[in-house]
Amino acid sequence: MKNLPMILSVLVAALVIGGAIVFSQKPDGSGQVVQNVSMEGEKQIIEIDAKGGYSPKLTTAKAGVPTVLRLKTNGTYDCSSAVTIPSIGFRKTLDATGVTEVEVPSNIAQGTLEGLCSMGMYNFSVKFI
Ligand SMILES: [Cu+2]
Repeated sequence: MKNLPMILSVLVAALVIGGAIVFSQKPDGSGQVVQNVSMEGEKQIIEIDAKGGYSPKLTTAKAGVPTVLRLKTNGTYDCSSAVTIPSIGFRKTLDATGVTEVEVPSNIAQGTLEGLCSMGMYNFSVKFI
């Protein structure tokens, strides 16, 4: 088997390239495959990260369910920490690092809920369907 070293190096190269492809697929890189909605008891929990904008920008959730928006900051010193959710009259400057829960009653968990930073530069929306 004269070609064995060559075959081995091709295999190794394939593994390295394959691994790089697998690890470069970030789940929320494009905002497509993000599992940020879960149930805790009777409540629907929606997690949104606030840092240099909001992530994910668009969330699809169940309508008519008592919902909690869990806004997470982690060393957030930009204006995405100043959150406004007009339809529920929410306006708050979040701690730079922490978790803030915003109650969304079931009758408000309908249609589309929009959140904005104080300057209206960043936004997120939750579509209740
Ligand atoms: Cu802003």
